[in-house]
Amino acid sequence: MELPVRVKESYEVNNEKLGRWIRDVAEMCQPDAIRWCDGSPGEYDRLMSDMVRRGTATPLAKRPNSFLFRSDPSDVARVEDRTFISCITYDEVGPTNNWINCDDLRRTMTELYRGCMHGRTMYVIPFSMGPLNSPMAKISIQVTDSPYVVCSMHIMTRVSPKVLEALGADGDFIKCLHSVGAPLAPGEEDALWPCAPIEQKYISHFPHDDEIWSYGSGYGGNALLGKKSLGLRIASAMARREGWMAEHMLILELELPGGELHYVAAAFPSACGKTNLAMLVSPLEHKGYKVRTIGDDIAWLRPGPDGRLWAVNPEAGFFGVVPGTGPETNPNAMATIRTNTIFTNVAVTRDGIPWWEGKDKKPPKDLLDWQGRPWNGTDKAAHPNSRFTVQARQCPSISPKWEDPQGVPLSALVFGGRRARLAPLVFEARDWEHGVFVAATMGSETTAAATGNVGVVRRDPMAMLPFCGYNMGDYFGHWLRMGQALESPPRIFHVNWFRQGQDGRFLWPGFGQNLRVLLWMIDRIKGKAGAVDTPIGKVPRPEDLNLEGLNVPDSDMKALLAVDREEWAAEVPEIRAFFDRFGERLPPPLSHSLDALAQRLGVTATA
Ligand code: O2Y
Ligand code: MN
Repeated sequence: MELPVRVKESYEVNNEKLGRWIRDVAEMCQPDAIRWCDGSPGEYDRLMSDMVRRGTATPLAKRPNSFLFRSDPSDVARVEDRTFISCITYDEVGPTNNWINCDDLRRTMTELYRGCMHGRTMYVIPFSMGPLNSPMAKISIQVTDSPYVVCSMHIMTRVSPKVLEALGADGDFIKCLHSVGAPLAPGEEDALWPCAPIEQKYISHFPHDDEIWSYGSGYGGNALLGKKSLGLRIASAMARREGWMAEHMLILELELPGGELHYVAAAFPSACGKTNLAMLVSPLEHKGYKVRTIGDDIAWLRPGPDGRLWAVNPEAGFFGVVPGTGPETNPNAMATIRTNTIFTNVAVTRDGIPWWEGKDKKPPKDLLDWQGRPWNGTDKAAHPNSRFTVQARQCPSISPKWEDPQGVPLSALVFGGRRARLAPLVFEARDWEHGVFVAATMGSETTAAATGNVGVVRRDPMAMLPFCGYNMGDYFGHWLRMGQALESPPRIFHVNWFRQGQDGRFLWPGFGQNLRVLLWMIDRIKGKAGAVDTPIGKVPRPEDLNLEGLNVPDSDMKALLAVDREEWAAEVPEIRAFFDRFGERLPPPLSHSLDALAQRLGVTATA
């Protein structure tokens, strides 16, 4: 078939597989034009100017090169119900993923894709996850009909013609196909945020083919396919095959007085403060304790030749939750987003200054809410899942090591959830196997990062529940095997910054004070800090933590570190019921860990 436009526009595509794929996609989606992206600032500026001219983007005042986008109210978050891991059998994807047989899903989606780019340009984005010179880098091509997605991918990934050079004639790549699913009839005026109705949205992953098909949404993780879809779902399946791990973790660098460096990776469920912790400002900087950022959302981990676990941040930017980001909670993020930032779904003053809950104490007068309506003063002015998109290199706390192609060696892995009760501020797992059990049984109260109820406790193993690209029973097995491959594995801890008193007050001041908990971990690793053995693991006494200059009442500290046997005993049948969902795929060591916990608590381990 004769294509309406030449496939080779500005590149010599000598990779036959890529040329064929682009031709096939163009034939199916029938765009009016095809444009190969080069990731240059000029390309970004041209696309952005065009979106400003069409009214999709609004330049913001007092923030150079920053723009506001308002999404369709139906397209504001990841859609977990419409996210699929598609293999041949259900067993391959397991009970925590949505499964549709891959042939059936491809048939359904092909019908949707047919002609879906009428009236639009199809952009071809060559990008790398991870620095291109890293052995961990993964090369990918995203096709999209959304210029908002192109600009966001410029920020979040490494878009460059060098990616095509690295691909060469025979290289393989991960295929990411995206359409907003809103073809235009001749002369039809475009929507400001084109997207398809919810029942036509599909965020589909084909781990056997290293392929992603996303249709119908233009928002965040549904559309910026390098992030959750590639960086976690497809990467986790690749990692299992190739002997590494793709995890939902921030990575931070901790410098001790004298210059000793430690690296910590931490997994918290969506919107539980990973960005804030990654950009933490040390309250003990004057004493020589410094914190720097490596990444805020995704870590790719592999065993190094030295027997340690090494971590790379595969992303190039931050797609952070805006509400709650303020000068107290995250001054580094505030500085990062002063320029060159895309804001999506925040409120704005009539003179173009962006605003959100938590930015400052008092909302300005004459505010337009995230949908552009005069703010009524009652509802949220900014959408709870409104986001900033900004390059990591702009962050004042970014570490010089953040793009090290080898990554950084990890001293500790931290897991945590949002629990008003139950979990103490911090505890240490007994060993790797127990740490995997602690991580696999993490529970957290849900947030606005995905559509659905907010504030309900759900099990979110390793904070990967929405992001694991295969059966989670097998994923637990992979974690256990990885521990065996490490001579010096990182120590494993669990934290809960969100514990509340009987009066509903948060007991821990949070923010920068979380450093004190990290320092206890490092001291534990160095054999310098005490702890008491409890049924759930090793918990510090208040005197084991460096609380110097911190004003937390003794009674609050006691409550923060308490392990209530009855509350934990009530967890046991819930964990058993959760484990039972995996049937024979549950690795026996996890079941044994649950039995051992029950025994330590003096209860039986049945559901
Ligand atoms: O992708 C979205 O629409 C929001 S969810 C998100 C965004 C950045 C980092 N993490 C998440 C998440 O859900 O974990
Ligand atoms: Mn995340």
